[in-house]
Amino acid sequence: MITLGEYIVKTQSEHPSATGELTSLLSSIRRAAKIVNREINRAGLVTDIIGGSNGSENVQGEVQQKLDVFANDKFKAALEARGEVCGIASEEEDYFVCFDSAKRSDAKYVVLMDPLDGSSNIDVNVSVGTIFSIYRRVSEPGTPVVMEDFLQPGVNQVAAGYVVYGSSTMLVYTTGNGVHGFTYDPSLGSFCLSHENIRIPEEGKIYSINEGNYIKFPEGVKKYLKYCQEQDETTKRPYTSRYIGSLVSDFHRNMLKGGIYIYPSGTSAPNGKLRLLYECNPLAFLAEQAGGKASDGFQRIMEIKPTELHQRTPYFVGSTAMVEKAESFMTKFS
Ligand code: AHM
Ligand code: MG
Repeated sequence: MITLGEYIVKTQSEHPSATGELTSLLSSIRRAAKIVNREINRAGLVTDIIGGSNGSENVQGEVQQKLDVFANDKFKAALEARGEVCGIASEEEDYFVCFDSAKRSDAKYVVLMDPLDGSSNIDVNVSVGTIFSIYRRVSEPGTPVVMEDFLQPGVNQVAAGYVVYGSSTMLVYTTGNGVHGFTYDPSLGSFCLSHENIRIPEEGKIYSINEGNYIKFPEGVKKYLKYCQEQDETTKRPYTSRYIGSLVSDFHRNMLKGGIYIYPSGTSAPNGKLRLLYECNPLAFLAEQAGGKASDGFQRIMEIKPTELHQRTPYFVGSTAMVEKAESFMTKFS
């Protein structure tokens, strides 16, 4: 059995130019993931204890908020501790955070993250996730980080990944050499290699979208959904609809089984809901590394030049043939 730590060291040491800094950075993420995993596993208990007669909605909202902040704090602290990271941006922070280690000339990475995605699912014991994206800074080493360090297109990513806190907890990542998945063994306290070199099927039969918003979707998406639901022997339609409402879990399932995840624009949200920098880009990098595709309906997600930290984008990600089909409907009808 190979642990995540061993695997990272082994694969990084195969690169003659590797300095060990990325290895150390990924170890920080692994460490924070274990701490967050422990707390998420206890979330049901915590809700019970503080639930009382205060009414479940408020209290559960509070618990979720605490876990969002908890996850953010743990990842932030772990990333700052070792000194390879000069700053972070997070869904939980209005502005990017500059670490003191930025004054160290060797801190060359920035990390963008969604520390606890889908956290509204915690109170009903549904899987949630952490998403991360790693870039080399573009500003001068040894100086405080600047906005340009974070507003880089996804093609510049050095590594990206997610943790899915599901029926098993898994950490899945890429450094541009395929996608590898590790399942957490709580009895050992280790992430163990369980899915080496994941490949997303070229074609899939699953489509994942919040169809409750149907009326607000662009015409291309409406027509594509109709296509998914039509009967056709050769293409094995109708497809299956699966939507957890927890991006990491929906993405993870579709990557393993083949499928498409869509969060399109809507009449009240012209750029959809998902954030380009710490939700869409990292999963796009993983999708492409697994042989899949990620698009905003018209162009490659990873080529979008970001202009804002919390910028949103319509999102189509998953099996290449399915994303291309959806794009063809967007081009024709939207
Ligand atoms: P969050 O970052 O506030 O948790 O929102 C992102 C989540 C995704 O995990 C999920 O795919 C999506 O929001 C679900 O949104 P909706 O409820 O509109 O379908
Ligand atoms: Mg999120």
